[in-house]
Amino acid sequence: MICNYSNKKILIFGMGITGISCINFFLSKGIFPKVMDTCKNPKYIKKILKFKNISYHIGSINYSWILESTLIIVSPGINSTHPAITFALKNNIEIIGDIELFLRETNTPIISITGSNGKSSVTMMVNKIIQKSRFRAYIGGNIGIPALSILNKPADYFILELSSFQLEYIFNLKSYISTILNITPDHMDRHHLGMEQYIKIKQKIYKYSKICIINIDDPLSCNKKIKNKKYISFGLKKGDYHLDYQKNNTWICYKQQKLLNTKELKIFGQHNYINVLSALSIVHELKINLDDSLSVLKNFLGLPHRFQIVNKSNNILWINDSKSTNVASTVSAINSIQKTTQSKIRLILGGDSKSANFTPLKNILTNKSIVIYCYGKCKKKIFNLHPHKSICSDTLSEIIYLIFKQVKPTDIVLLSPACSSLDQFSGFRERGNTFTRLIKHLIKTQK
Ligand code: UMA
Ligand code: ADP
Repeated sequence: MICNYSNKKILIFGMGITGISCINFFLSKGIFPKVMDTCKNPKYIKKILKFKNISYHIGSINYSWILESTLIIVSPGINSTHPAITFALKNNIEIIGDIELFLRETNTPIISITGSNGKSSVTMMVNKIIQKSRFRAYIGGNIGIPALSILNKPADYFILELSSFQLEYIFNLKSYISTILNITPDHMDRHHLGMEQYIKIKQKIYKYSKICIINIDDPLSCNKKIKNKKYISFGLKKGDYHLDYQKNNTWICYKQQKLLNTKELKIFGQHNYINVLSALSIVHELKINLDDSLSVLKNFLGLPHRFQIVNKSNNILWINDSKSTNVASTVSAINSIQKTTQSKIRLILGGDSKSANFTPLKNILTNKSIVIYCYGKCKKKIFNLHPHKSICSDTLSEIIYLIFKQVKPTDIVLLSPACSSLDQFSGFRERGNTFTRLIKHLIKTQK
């Protein structure tokens, strides 16, 4: 469904990388949109100023522009309860996201991936597998590459990582293959109607999908409606793709067949093995040589900031899991460590909790071998979970200096904050890089 926008009055709301990709898209069609950002000094304003014939408005809502427009493209970071959105809806103005724009322009088969955790890791695994085959694939979406920027690539498949923010403004997603990897609470500060709303938004991904990839252990990924569709399942012990635990070995299996010993992988931790299962389920129908897929997975090093070992000196393991921005990802990091070792874990938590409920974290932190270090906006909320075994400070750097004085050989230091980084950093990358840089510096100066 290629749309003609020449008769539309377009307003792009948000001047981030999504907004810029939308401007480029419309300019390529000879259409000059208006662009609005309610921040006084948007990060990419210099880039926006370089566009010719674009009218822009910053620092407040331009209500008359909204009224004039017939189509608003909203960036994922903008809350659906934002007064500008409420005003536009009241005036019956169509609002869509950049992914909807993208979908209206392409007939290339789409592989869409959502979930509360593991999206980027699985998107990357699938991308690497397809790229090693005779097919051409491009990734886009929440992974940090705006979908519209890959629209004209010569692809056999587009692989889209989709967040709940993006799915909220998607209406015509007819994926060839789609998956919800898992659903656990996240972004509760954005989804004001709570978990039900978050689940409903995520489940949109399956609605018109030809093949659904389901997590059999997660009833929110695998529901009755899906069972009437073509589906492939993965799960810990059950599912088409599953794990088989034997004495000291864990196998990646397809039905009765052992495919790969997890010892052959370069990534570790149960959640990563599950990601391998989901990647294999996703590519199952693409008729790619299985040995090639397994070889890609064996060599996959994982993504930076996701449960990444960044130093091992003095028999101390330092793990950067800065991308852990919710409770479930921190719980899976701790579980992955506890399954393989009795080491003491020095766990760094902190940042902005996004209104999360920390009860599942409280339970897992009762383990005696965990010391909790908390910092940032929600430090008190975290400290109060287990005051007797928690240490509080203002910043991540202060915490690292403190840990450095206390850490002993065989300990594991885990930065898996369970919170967004935005209270003190520009994002999870800056937080993870700060951690890595500082520990490397301290280790070097200690020698
Ligand atoms: N803005 C306003 N008013 C508001 C809020 C924001 O004008 O009330 C403006 C900001 O001033 C800024 C612009 O909107 O100039 C930012 O838009 P944006 O937050 O949507 O950021 P983009 O740079 O366009 O990045 C977005 C995604 N950001 C979010 O979902 C918050 C990126 O995901 C995504 O990679 C990118 O599009 C490309 O598709 C980031 C993310 O944090 C990585 N995602 C969340 C997550 O993974 O947990 C969902
Ligand atoms: P997303 O793109 O959904 O945020 P990432 O692959 O970037 O997912 O990983 C985000 C966080 O979740 C990291 O801390 C990572 O270690 C953890 N994680 C990855 N896969 C899973 C999974 N299947 N279940 C739980 N946590 C996971």
